[in-house]
Amino acid sequence: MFCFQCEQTAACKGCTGKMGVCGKKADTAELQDQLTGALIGLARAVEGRENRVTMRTDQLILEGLFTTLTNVNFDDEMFRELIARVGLEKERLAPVCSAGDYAGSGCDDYDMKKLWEADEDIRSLKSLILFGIRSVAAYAYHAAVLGYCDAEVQRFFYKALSAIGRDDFGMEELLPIVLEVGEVNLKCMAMLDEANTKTFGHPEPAEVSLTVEKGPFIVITGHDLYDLKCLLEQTAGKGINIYTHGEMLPAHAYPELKKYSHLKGNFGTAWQNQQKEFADIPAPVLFTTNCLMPPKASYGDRVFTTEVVSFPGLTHIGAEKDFTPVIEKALELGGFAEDQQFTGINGGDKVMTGFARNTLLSVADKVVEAVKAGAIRHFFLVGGCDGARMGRNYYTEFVKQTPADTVVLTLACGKYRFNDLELGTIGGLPRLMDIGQCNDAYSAIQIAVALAEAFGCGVNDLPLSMVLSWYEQKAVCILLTLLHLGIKNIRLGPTLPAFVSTNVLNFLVEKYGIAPITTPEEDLKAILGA
Ligand code: SF4
Ligand code: SF3
Repeated sequence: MFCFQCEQTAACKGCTGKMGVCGKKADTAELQDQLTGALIGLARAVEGRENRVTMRTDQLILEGLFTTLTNVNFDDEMFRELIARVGLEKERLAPVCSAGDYAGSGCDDYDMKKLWEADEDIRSLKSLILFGIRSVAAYAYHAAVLGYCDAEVQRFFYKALSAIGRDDFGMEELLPIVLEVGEVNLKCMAMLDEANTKTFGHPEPAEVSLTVEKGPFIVITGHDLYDLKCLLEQTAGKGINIYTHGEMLPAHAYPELKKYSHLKGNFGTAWQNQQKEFADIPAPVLFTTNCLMPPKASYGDRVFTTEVVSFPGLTHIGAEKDFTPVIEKALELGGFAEDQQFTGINGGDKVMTGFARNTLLSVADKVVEAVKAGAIRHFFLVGGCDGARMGRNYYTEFVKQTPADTVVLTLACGKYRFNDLELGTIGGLPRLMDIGQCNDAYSAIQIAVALAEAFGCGVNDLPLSMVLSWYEQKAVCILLTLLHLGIKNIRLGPTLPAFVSTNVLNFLVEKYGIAPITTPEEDLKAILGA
């Protein structure tokens, strides 16, 4: 196997051998490659036959790409089934040969070994495209669940997949497509923002308790708000409380979700702590998306999956969204006998969320005033994924050390490093504001653009610095979006991606001033100049 798509890849180079660091087995990695090769074959078959593309073709592309994201699916059977479905769809589009032999037809499947063994710059650019579109597909998938689609976003998947399969493409052809991933992701995040806010209302600031009350409960994790809504509806009046986990935390801010009184609070911290945190809770856990770690035997019978998430041996809830098995498990386990007070990693007993674009833009005048009066000196966007690496303490320390006249905006699961800290307020606004999930980077961009307009400058001229953390591929497409918007001097950590070659890195450094994080002290000094 070869896989280097996430930050915890072996020796910062690539997972090889029998199993990846995430627990993905070699067989699964091979099947994921085969599936990606089949999707490239499908994209090739679409060329010139666009009129034959249906919703089923589009949905297969989304599913196929999303499934291969880190910590989503470890189930070989599901991959085999998906590969077969992609094959059938290709045959429907391009029935060149009844035996299914596409050799020489121009729409054969792609052998991913060619990509992994390619010249390192080509491999780097194609990896940026592939890992980027895997995440764009995840966001498009969530939007599609709520009935939102965008033909332009969808068309790009075929273009990008075809490009990955082109052995004659060099830097010149691939680089613009890398940046186009960022452009398309912006459209896609905007679509998901619209889907979420039109369906569930605009997020409002919410204080979220970290106490788990006595009695039966269910923990729900991942990014899919629709799954949470279905679970809330099906548990209403049953004496079962619901707690969010990981990237589901911002759900507490949506009016159409927080109206359910049994949506009580948040349990646990970021994904990498799940094997410890889930080990002895008397409750089931439902995974709606990444990040699923291989469950330990001690709690494997309490973990449920839905949508594209799957792990052999776990109960999977199908498209009909009947959560009865999860509900029955919650009632059987009964929950805690007494209320249990949990804390964040810094000992805080509550967290805040819900500072998305609508909330922040409604107080834009106040913010602009505070900046002009010198009450707010600087904004930091400290966002991205969390992970297990020791160096991630940087983000906790960085936030702790930000001066009292600065504001910290955050999003995605990296915030669990510091979201329980009490940083106080400036002019009635909290100094630490959680915008939402990783896809709410769209909201952060809207806030930055509005501030730039208010000050009559460009986003790069704002007193705003981005200090990002990455783990899986969603951070890749968000980073590409920020680059597409021309945002400069982003600090990235805890390590730089293994799939960025020296030449590609040099390009990013020269053109966009991307820099690795150093120490909180040095970075703060460099940013604030004091
Ligand atoms: Fe390794 Fe990450 Fe790939 Fe898992 S997803 S095999 S940890 S690079
Ligand atoms: Fe986190 Fe897995 Fe990336 Fe949506 S849930 S940000 S790591």
